[in-house]
Amino acid sequence: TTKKATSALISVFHKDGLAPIVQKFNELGITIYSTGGTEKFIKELGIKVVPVEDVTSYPSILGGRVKTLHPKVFGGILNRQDHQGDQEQLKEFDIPQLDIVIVDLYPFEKTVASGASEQDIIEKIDIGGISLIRAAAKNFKDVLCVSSMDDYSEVLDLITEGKGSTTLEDRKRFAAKSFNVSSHYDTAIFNYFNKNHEEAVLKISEANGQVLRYGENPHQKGFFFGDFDAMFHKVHGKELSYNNLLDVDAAVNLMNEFKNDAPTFAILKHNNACGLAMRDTLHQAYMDALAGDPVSAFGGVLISNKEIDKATAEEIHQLFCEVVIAPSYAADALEILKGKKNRIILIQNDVELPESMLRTCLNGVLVQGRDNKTDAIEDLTYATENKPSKGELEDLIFASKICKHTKSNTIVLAKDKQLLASGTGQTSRVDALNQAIHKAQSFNFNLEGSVMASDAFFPFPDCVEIAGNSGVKSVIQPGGSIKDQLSIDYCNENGIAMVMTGTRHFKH
Ligand code: 93A
Repeated sequence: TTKKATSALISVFHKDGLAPIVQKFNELGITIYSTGGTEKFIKELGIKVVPVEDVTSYPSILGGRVKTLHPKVFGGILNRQDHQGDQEQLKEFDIPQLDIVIVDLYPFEKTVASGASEQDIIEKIDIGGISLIRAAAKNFKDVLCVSSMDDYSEVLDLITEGKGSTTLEDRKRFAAKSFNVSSHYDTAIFNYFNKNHEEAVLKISEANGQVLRYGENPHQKGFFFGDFDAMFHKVHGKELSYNNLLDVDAAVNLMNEFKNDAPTFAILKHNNACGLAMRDTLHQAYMDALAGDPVSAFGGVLISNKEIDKATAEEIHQLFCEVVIAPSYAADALEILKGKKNRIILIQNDVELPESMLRTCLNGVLVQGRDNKTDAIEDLTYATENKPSKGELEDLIFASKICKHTKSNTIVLAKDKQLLASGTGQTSRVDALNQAIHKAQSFNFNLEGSVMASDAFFPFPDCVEIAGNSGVKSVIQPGGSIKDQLSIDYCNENGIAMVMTGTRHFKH
């Protein structure tokens, strides 16, 4: 799979950085073929170069629009070296073997950005260069494709090190870079032509994405790009909507935190948990999740970390809910759940979610790595003299895991592995806490001895004061505020335990 190159075709717009490469090729006895400007550049270095016109027997025509577009050039790149018929045809038509292709495309984007005229921009749509790249990258088994001036120095190192030889692994890596270059290039051209024509974008979406009935609201279009069937087996129910998919995403991410725990059940609304409990039986977990907020549970998305049994299914059947997700269902449980025509029932496959997450931002996208940090007792530091009991520690971690998957700013109140209430998506942490307290009390929960989790640090001691006055006995938070000590002091004076995770879990 290691191949020694004997020839190279070089056709580059940017010549800077090319000299050491051609010098190295010359030293290694590699025959260099080249197009007009590049050929002139190489000749001026005093290095032997064969004009591509000598291969094609055509001059560059149409003002340079057709230079390399010729079967002798593309035959030299696309032939398979282990294919007898291909090799016989090379001989028959006198086609030279090309082992390396170096292209640096006409700078289309730069020309657009410079405010050039339409005619100038059109002339900078590279046709021959992009074809050379596609051909050489396709035939990576035999050909090394270098598709940008950005790679000149890396290629020089590679060729120097291998004395003209490259490995299949390297060639495949460069092929991947090349298709990145070509797809980016074509996208830039598309964007130029598509200025102010949103329809075209939607047409593309329709072609590639799954068309949803509508977007977040009925007057918005909606599409899903992804492989839903790889993640779930849909057993029953209507088609998933845009909002269903968002809730399913939130549910799956949340339940991931409790994957290896005792039976856990969660109910979500608008991407936030409104009920969640961990119990010895799934039935009890469901009952206590529902008790967390039976009002919000109406129309919710339900998820379990264990197989759903008959007893649990009977309870779920009493509730109007949009989606039920579980790793599996007992046969009798499934029959009960199927009793409502529209209820979506999903079996979740054990597959990992992608490492990168993206969303639109202004006229582009934001990309970030997934928040893979799961809080654990071993990682905690103890901020107060008062230390939480073992049960409280478990509750603190339980609450912090819910916090991580709730819209910021968020405060979660929990007790005995049950979500009592949370404040979600508030503009201040105090608002989030007050919302949580109010909500817990409205469902008659006694907050005495409960725990509080916060997705980010407390900038002031006001939250621990309010929480302490409501009966909260221990607190978990990332820490890191310059005023941490004020919160710690208050806890010490009032018999509250505080632990710090060191990890912020914003979710916006
Ligand atoms: O106008 S083209 O699309 N027609 C071609 O056949 C062709 N072949 C290579 N442009 C073509 N190229 C491009 O010319 C290369 O991508 C490179 O950017 C440039 C190098 O031209 P020169 O060697 O004459 O400076």
